[in-house]
Amino acid sequence: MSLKEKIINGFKHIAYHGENFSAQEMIQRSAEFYQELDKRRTVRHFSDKEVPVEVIENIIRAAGTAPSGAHKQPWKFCAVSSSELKSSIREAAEKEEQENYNNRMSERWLKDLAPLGTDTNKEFLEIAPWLIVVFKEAYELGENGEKHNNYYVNESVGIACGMLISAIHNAGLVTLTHTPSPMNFLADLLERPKNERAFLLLPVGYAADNAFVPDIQRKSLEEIGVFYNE
Ligand code: IYR
Repeated sequence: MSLKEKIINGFKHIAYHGENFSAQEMIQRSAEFYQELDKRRTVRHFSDKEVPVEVIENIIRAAGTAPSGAHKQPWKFCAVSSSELKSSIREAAEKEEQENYNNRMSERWLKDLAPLGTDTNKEFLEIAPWLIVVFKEAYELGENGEKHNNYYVNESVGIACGMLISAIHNAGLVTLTHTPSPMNFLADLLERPKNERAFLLLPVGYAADNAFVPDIQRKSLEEIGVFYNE
């Protein structure tokens, strides 16, 4: 009989059983998964069609499966469907973006952005049925307000956001990674505790019927992969 659990450093570990696909199955599954993710596009034109809260809950659950430094899970996903809050967020985000586009961003940056067709108008913040505002927990707040370290917070939350974006795509919905920097206004509007910092703002919903996306290409495997074979 194989061991089902053991104790390491006083903590229980349980036997892990992988899926064990054949090489052929793995090749097939990895190709299909890639093809599915390759359909994902960042979309800036949303429909106002409702999305059930259960979908948003599942998407957040999926993001919460991400690995994190010392398993601290240093993230919080705030899902906003309140029109009033969405309007306040839009107003504050556009204020920052006007400053960004007109004063903070370099000529070079604006030139790099030109193919994407972005501007200071962020109407998607009101039209999309949901906004997911991702916060990172810079540190953990103890019972009595004391600070406990988190580790690799940006890496952990970044990975969780990647999984969130994949889960949104898998549900047949679209999103975009909006970073209206500086993002401090989000912690204020959503009344987050002092250990949380806004990380990313993702509108979530159906693409508008008349949505357009830029005709951009992804780098090829040869450009992004480097193999050191035998
Ligand atoms: N945050 C701004 C500008 C912006 C910056 C980058 I880098 C992008 O890839 C896209 C936009 C905005 O959201 O418009």
